[in-house]
Amino acid sequence: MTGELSPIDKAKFVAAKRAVDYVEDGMRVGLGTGSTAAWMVRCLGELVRDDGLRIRGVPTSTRTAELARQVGIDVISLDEAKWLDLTIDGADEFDENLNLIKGGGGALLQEKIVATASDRMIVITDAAKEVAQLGSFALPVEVIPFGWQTTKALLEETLINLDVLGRETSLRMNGDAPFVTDEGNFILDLHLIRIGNVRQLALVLNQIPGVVENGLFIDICDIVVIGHGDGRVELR
Ligand code: ABF
Repeated sequence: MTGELSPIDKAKFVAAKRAVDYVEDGMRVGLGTGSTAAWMVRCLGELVRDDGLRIRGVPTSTRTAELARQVGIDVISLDEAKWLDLTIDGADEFDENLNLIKGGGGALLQEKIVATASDRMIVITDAAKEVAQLGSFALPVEVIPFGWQTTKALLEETLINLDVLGRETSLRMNGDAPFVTDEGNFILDLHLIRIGNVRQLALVLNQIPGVVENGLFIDICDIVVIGHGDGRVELR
């Protein structure tokens, strides 16, 4: 499965492989989205195929659902699972409190619902994702398409009074058209550079009419598994 991996792919793979050690027979497992999470899904598929691991997987995007089915994982919906034993997912940034920025892949809404409906959430990353203060990665905010320009303007006005360094926002594009999430919504990326108060920002953003969810994951992540290109793994 791994062949000759580049250092970054090796880092993602070893983090994913270490994280699946937490998966036990019979678990209902939330399956994250992104390239690191894809390694995790492949590792789980190998355990299902070769070791007879019995799990039910709840994907956080259509692309993760497709990959999970391909590798032989029994895919069910969150409503069928009702609650999850464990979710393993990637992240775009994490800080010393294990608060995250997620959503670079556009799946933050399902990711946050699934991660919140889990007894435990494990994030798998490479070392570049560790930051002293969240914000250098643009914060994704999912908004409904109706009146999105008004929502964007309200958002920018709100940012003026908040403890952030940057206040630029941009509509995420997919070529010449807006990027559309699995739920048919748009994503605004907030270029905040540094976020002084992540809890306050996470609460304020979701009060703005038109905002569905934001990519700040506060007090959700339990463990971060950091992979390195030389094969080392660290836990936070
Ligand atoms: C996903 O993992 C997204 O929330 C986040 O953007 C992504 C990180 O992607 P990658 O693992 O490819 O760096 O859960």
